[in-house]
Amino acid sequence: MFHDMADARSSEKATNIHGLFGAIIVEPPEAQWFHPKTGEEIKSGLMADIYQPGKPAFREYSVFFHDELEILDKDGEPPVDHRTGLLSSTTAISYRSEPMRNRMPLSHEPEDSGEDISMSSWVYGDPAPPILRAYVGDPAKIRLIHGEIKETHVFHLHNHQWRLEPENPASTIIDSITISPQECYTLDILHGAGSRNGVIGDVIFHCHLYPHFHEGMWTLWRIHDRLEDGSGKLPDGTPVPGLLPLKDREQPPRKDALHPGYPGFICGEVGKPPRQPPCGVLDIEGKAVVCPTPLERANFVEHAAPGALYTDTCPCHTTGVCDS
Ligand SMILES: [Cu+2]
Repeated sequence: MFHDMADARSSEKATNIHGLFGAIIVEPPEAQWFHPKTGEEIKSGLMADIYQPGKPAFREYSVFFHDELEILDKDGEPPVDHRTGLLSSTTAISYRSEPMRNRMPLSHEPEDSGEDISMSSWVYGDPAPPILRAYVGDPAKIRLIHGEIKETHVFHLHNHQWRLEPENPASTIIDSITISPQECYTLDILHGAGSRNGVIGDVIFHCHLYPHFHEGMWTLWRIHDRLEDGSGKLPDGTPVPGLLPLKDREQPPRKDALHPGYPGFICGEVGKPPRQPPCGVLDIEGKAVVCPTPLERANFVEHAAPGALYTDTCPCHTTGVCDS
C-alpha cells in the first residue's frame, strides 16, 4: 500500500508544479528495508531491498512521473530542438530527464538516427533518470507514482509483465498502464527481474506518449548476470556501483576472464553505433553476416538460437517444464 503525497490544491498554484512531491510506501508488518549497495538499514530512498518474514525479499523501486518541466538551458533560454528549431519541452522521471535533443543523430544517414542508436548507452552513455538495478531473477516491485497535476502518461516496461491487480491471480496481465495525475500503482513484476526467460542487460521503460518519450521520459532497468562488487566499470569508464545480492537467493556467479558481466562481453565501441547482434542478420546464402567474438560466444545461453543468444526464449529450457 502506498500514498501519493500531493498538495491538495492540485493546480498550477500548488506546490506540485515545482516538483515538491513524495510518497509514503507502507510495507508489511515487521518488514525491514536496506540500501541495495551498502546493506545499511535506511529510512527513505527511491530504491530499497525489502525483507519481510515468511516471504521472499524483493527489490523495490519508486518511479515518479512528472509533467512538462518549466526549465531553462545553461544559457538561461528555453531549450530548442536542434532539428526543428522549435522550442522543446522537457518531461521527466524522478527529477531527471533524457531528452533526444541531447542525443542528436551521428549523421544525416537514416541508419544513424534510429531508436537503436538514440537509446544506446554505447553511443551517448546512460540516460539521466535513475537506472533500476537487479540480478536476474530477483523479485521486484515498481511503485509507480504520478507526482504532478496535468498530464496523463502511459508507463511501458519492455520484456516484462505484471497483473493489473497484484493480489488477484486471475487479474489481467499487462505491460503498460495509463496513469493520471495523483494516481499510483504497484507493479509486481511477474517472475521478477528478467521475467520468465531470464533476460539480462538493459531493459527500457518509458512514457509511451511519444512526445513525452522524445522529451526525456525514459530510462533503463539494468539486469546483471554476474556479481557487481563495486569494482566494475562500464565500457566508457563509468564505475558500476556495487549491488548486494538478496540474501535469500542463490548468489550470482562471480566474474572471470570469459564472463566479465554485462555489458563487458558485448563487442561494442564507446561513441560508436552498436553493431547488429551476431547471427541476427543472414546473407542470401543463409550465413550470418556478423559472427560472434569468442567472448560473446562464451556468454551465450546453452540453447542459443539466432535472435536469442543471451536469453533462452523457450520456457522448456529455462524451467524444465514444457507447457505450450
Ligand atoms: Cu507521458
